[in-house]
Amino acid sequence: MALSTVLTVLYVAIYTRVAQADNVAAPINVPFNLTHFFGYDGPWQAIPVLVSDPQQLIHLYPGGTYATCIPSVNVGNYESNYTSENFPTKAGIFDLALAQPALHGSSQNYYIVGPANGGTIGPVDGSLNGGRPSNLTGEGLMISDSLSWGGIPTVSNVSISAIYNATYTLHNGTTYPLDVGFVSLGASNNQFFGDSDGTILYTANMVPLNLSATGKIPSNAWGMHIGSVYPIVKPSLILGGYDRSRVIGDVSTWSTQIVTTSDMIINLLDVSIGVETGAPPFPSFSKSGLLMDAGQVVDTLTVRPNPTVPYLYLPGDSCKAITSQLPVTYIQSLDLYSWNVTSPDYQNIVSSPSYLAFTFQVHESSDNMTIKVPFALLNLTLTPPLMDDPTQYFPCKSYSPQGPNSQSGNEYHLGRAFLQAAFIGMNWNQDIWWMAQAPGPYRLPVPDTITILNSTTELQPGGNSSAWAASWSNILKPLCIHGESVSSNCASSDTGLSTSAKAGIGIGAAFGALILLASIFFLFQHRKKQRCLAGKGTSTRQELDGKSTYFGRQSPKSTAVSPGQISELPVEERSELGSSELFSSDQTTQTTHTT
Ligand SMILES: *[C@@H]1O[C@H](CO)[C@@H](O)[C@H](O)[C@H]1NC(C)=O
Ligand SMILES: *[C@@H]1O[C@H](CO)[C@@H](O)[C@H](O)[C@H]1NC(C)=O
Ligand SMILES: *[C@@H]1O[C@H](CO)[C@@H](O)[C@H](O)[C@H]1NC(C)=O
Ligand SMILES: *[C@@H]1O[C@H](CO)[C@@H](O)[C@H](O)[C@H]1NC(C)=O
Ligand SMILES: *[C@@H]1O[C@H](CO)[C@@H](O)[C@H](O)[C@H]1NC(C)=O
Ligand SMILES: *[C@@H]1O[C@H](CO)[C@@H](O)[C@H](O)[C@H]1NC(C)=O
Ligand SMILES: *[C@@H]1O[C@H](CO)[C@@H](O)[C@H](O)[C@H]1NC(C)=O
Ligand SMILES: *[C@@H]1O[C@H](CO)[C@@H](O)[C@H](O)[C@H]1NC(C)=O
Ligand SMILES: *[C@@H]1O[C@H](CO)[C@@H](O)[C@H](O)[C@H]1NC(C)=O
Ligand SMILES: *[C@@H]1O[C@H](CO)[C@@H](O)[C@H](O)[C@H]1NC(C)=O
Ligand SMILES: *[C@@H]1O[C@H](CO)[C@@H](O)[C@H](O)[C@H]1NC(C)=O
Ligand SMILES: CC(=O)N[C@H]1CO[C@H](CO)[C@@H](O)[C@@H]1O
Repeated sequence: MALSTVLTVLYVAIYTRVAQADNVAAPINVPFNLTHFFGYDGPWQAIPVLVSDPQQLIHLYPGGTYATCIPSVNVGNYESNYTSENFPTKAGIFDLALAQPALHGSSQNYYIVGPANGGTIGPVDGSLNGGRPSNLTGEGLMISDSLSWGGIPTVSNVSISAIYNATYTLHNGTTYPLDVGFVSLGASNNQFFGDSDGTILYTANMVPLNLSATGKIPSNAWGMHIGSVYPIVKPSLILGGYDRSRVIGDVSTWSTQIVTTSDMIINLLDVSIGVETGAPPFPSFSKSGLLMDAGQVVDTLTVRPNPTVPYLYLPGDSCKAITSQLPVTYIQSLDLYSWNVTSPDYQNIVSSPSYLAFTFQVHESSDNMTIKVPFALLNLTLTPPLMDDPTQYFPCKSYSPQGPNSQSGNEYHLGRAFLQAAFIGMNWNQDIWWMAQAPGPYRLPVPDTITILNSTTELQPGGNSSAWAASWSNILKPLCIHGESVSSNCASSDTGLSTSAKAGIGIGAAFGALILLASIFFLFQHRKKQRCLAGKGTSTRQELDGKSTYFGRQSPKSTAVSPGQISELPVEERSELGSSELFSSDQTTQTTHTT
């Protein structure tokens, strides 16, 4: 009897242990809206968020800490800036009258937080200091209400700033309202709102923290690559994990405590232009030392990768140095640059593997790492109210931070334009964050979701720098040199045979010998096309490229579709288009069998 009790207890103990190990929650993939894109200077991708109960669909850019910032109407007695006349957004507006009753405090679907329930003025840009560079000013009321990020478990009493009056001011003084808000990626702790005497009235939840505390995700952490709309690079945001195929080469690891808590701040050492393979579309193969201020090359600049702002906010002299290499024209009213789309150089720059490279310090060492942003991703579009007609622009904006030294606010910003090509991740539990090169459209064949634990401090990259070149190789075509002048794409001399044969093959660590053999065979069979007559210095690059392990599938549609058209496409067409452009495990398996 006693023995059997002991055994039972032992069994239960062992069973529970095993069950717990099995029960470690899986990371959650946050869906984006893959059919509709947003912004007057993007297009950018956003997350469909369901706010309150009954649920209201509002699209928000992922980014920021603490409060989720949502454009709102009927915020109690506050006069809202958002009316149908001045607010043509597709993203949605939160109507607090429907989340009722609101400020008057009877039965509640949401709760007013802040001193004496009166609310406080909250940050408009998700606490990332993005207000100043993007000239965003305004007011929001701190509330708490339920949020569900595109179908993932609902969290109650989430910290929200209901933005009722916020406008961007352009360089020429013209204003327009905040069109898309920001969904907070959390913090290491919840937000507490107290009375003036220090009594805590309300606790407002952080979504990743609450999901991890309730065992729905493995940790209070996330990994993100926002991707791009044109060319199509699908976005990825994972709670409690990251997609390893989004992480290429060295991963830089920094504390969030460098300046103040919860900051993503890193040292930028240099900005350069270069070309991965083929002839350069600029006067020289590469040019570094473009990080300049006050006429001097700058050794180090404190920057914040910031998904709440759109552009590259750098010293004015850096923008001048970079754009002196490019066929662009300054747009006075916006302090941005429009591409000269009639210039052959423009076509060559945005369609070849040429890039703007950012060299960063890898923390805790003197090493550095480089993130390459292909110019193809910096061919963005201005639309009304920023420009009367859609205009292709280069997103460098002159900026000078005004925060006191070594305090938050003293940093430059690398916004969504940069983050299209960079992976960022956060482990709030360790107060560390990561940044790495992200790939182009033809990345590792299978999204490789890796769990981040509360104890995780290092991320594993899914590939090395040759994986980066390969991930772009079927969209960005190397240029040839015929005689002295740069000519059109060498790739156009490819025959139909190679195009149809070049279905996707990729090698991930997990795939091992089988696919390796298959692709060696594949290489042997099909590597007979010399891509281009290399200019001087390109031969080594050519060889490297030939060894690369990816062969993307040529998409006949990809060059014919503009973002405007994409956004009008119904779901089916768009997803068909997406799958024809991206690897999937099915395609890879098929290819392996047929080759
Ligand atoms: C994408 O946005 C459109 C327009 O707001 C909306 O109708 C659609 O339901 C959204 N899709 C998803 C998956 O949320
Ligand atoms: C809206 O904000 C602006 C400054 O950002 C301020 O001047 C204006 O008074 C505010 N309007 C209302 C109704 O609060
Ligand atoms: C998570 O949210 C639920 C619902 O609001 C709340 O009851 C719970 O205390 C939260 N847990 C933590 C650890 O924040
Ligand atoms: C912000 O707006 C002011 C005009 O109100 C303008 O002078 C300034 O250049 C703008 N700053 C940025 C970063 O656009
Ligand atoms: C949300 O917060 C309010 C006020 O603190 C509390 O009464 C309510 O129980 C909370 N809701 C949940 C689901 O925890
Ligand atoms: C991870 O850390 C969060 C706090 O950051 C905590 O609430 C959660 O319980 C932890 N999860 C595990 C599995 O230890
Ligand atoms: C744009 O490029 C074309 C072709 O090189 C050139 O003729 C034209 O002057 C350029 N336009 C501007 C505004 O620089
Ligand atoms: C980056 O590191 C390499 C190798 O250590 C070095 O040659 C290069 O000068 C460094 N670049 C910058 C901008 O510090
Ligand atoms: C400021 O620039 C915007 C965008 O180019 C333009 O629509 C607006 O008319 C300009 N305002 C003034 C006062 O020039
Ligand atoms: C990059 O990775 C590929 C595939 O794993 C490997 O064949 C190649 O040697 C690596 N290149 C470098 C420079 O490490
Ligand atoms: C630049 O971007 C626009 C809009 O996405 C696209 O239509 C155009 O084809 C791109 N230009 C090139 C040369 O790829
Ligand atoms: C109430 C308020 O501040 N309204 C502002 C809303 O935004 C427009 C610009 O689109 C301003 O002109 C209004 O003053």
